[in-house]
Amino acid sequence: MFPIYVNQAGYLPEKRKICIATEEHSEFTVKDMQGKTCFKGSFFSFGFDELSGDRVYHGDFSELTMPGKYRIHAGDQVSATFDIGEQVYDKLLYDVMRAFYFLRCGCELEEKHAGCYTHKACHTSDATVWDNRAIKKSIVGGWHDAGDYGRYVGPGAVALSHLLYAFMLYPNALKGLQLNIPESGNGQPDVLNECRWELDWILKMQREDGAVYHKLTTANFCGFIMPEEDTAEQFLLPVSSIAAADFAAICALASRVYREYDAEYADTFLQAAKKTYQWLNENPNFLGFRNPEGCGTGGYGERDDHSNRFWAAAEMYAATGEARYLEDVKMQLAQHDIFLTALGWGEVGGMGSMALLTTDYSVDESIKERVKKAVIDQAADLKQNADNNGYFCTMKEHEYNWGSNMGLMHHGMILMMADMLNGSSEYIEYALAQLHVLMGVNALGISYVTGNGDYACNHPHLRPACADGIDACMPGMVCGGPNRHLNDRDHSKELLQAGTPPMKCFVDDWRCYSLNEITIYWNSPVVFLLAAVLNGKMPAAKGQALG
Ligand code: G3I
Ligand code: 9MR
Ligand code: ZN
Repeated sequence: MFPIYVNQAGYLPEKRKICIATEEHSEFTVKDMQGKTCFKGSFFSFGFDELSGDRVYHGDFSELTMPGKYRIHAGDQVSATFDIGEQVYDKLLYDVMRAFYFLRCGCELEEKHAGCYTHKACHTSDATVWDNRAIKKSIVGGWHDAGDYGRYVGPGAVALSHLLYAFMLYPNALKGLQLNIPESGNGQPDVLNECRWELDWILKMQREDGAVYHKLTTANFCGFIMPEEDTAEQFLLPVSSIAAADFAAICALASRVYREYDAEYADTFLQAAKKTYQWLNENPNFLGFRNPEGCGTGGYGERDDHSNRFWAAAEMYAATGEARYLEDVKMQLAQHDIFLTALGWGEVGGMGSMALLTTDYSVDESIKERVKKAVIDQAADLKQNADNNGYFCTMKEHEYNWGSNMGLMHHGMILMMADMLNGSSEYIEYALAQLHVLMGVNALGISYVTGNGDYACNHPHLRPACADGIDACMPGMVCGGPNRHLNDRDHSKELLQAGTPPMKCFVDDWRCYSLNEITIYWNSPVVFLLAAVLNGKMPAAKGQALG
């Protein structure tokens, strides 16, 4: 561990750069790899920071803009290395997007794309319908959800939505991104190529009547084996209105995004969305999900489906312009208190907001204003939180839950949406500050993204990463992050003391799934945030503005 904390990926030249020490030093120097001093500065005391339990000192070296590789030195302490330059986040973006390829299910990962992280085709057997064991279906493909090999519709739709909205809103950053995946070079953007892998799978999760199965998993989690060794029976668990609504939403969004690339593909998704939306209309009551007796994989249950139905209606309107969908949007907004900036996996109102802000069809000014206000108000709150935190982190104590890095990245997304809506340049610095937290400016000085940084997570709760016998984890996996509820059933209570400050409730130990697992919907907001931050720096491509 390096006692002076920096973003281990680095800093954009013109942006704010603040390193953090937790001991008092009179001054610091920034030295290049030859040991030459390139900048000298003094620390400013922030004082005691409650969420980390640290006395915090800020060293501002924003004035250093010269591209290069550096370390901070203070007394006998040094930081990890970091870069300054316009390209500092290129590898990170590549890695966090390519992580989806590493999570592909139903195919072999070949050396030419996966390097040493190869595996044979996995989970190719037929799936059995849980409630009617006589029915078998072939539903191969998709991304493994997380450290386990399950495939869940809601979380898949949410991860896809972050990626597709990032692609729509930030084309300069993502249209040209090449990922070295099997489809690369087919004339289509690789981000869309990768998303197709999950979209094609999700389509198969639709039942003949338009309902949608909640998930496709084994009855229980398998051991820490390679995916192709997980040959236990695959089950299609019962349908839910949550899965149906998220399905309709993502299919409608896909029809919008893919239209200019492949009209037939777009039509297929629009038809699928309409069919399931019809099912939702005919089944207006909440049909939640709980694991039936005998099934122990992820639940992803919710208390209601209001935000999901809101999102579905908003996407259907954005894709078709048909008035009845806008009526449904209005009905949801009138009847329920929809959290308009929630970005998943459970509450998904924020994606409905994005649909209403990006559609070409007209939306009542009053609705648009309400959505914009929700985003801008939350951004203002987040800024205030960051100003009061020693690490410039927007997270409040109650947000240090399982997968807290998801919340952190959602905050970055909201700040970038606000940046787009009011044109103020202030929020990008706050959004970047959240990226800095993820990448090392945090109370443990750790980068939460595997393979990115001198001191980065390397032992996530991720089955292939543990079972492949390779020391270095495949790069680009975003770990869940600090969680103040130490989970009894993993090892966090053994490894961390009760009373550990929230920001320090983390260990890079594969046994601690409530701290150190990875998921597709923890990676996807990082792609969105990076694309948002980098978009302005890339040559212009045709895109869609927010608002
Ligand atoms: O939202 C409440 C908050 O209101 C409350 O104050 C707080 C205190 O308990 O809890 C918050 O709920 C948390 C919830 O996530 C919402 O984020 C729960 O504590 C927490 O236990 C729950 O964790 C979820 C976990 O499954 C257990 O259900 C994670 O979000 C979710 O990402 C995770 O998902 C698993 C899948 O089931 C299986 N696959 C791996 C995946 C990642 O670990
Ligand atoms: O690997 C599983 C992980 O994906 C889940 O998030 C977690 C909580 O549901 O459960 C993990 O599996 C563990 C199971 O719950 C209990 N037995 C040990 C399993 C592996 O550590
Ligand atoms: Zn698989």
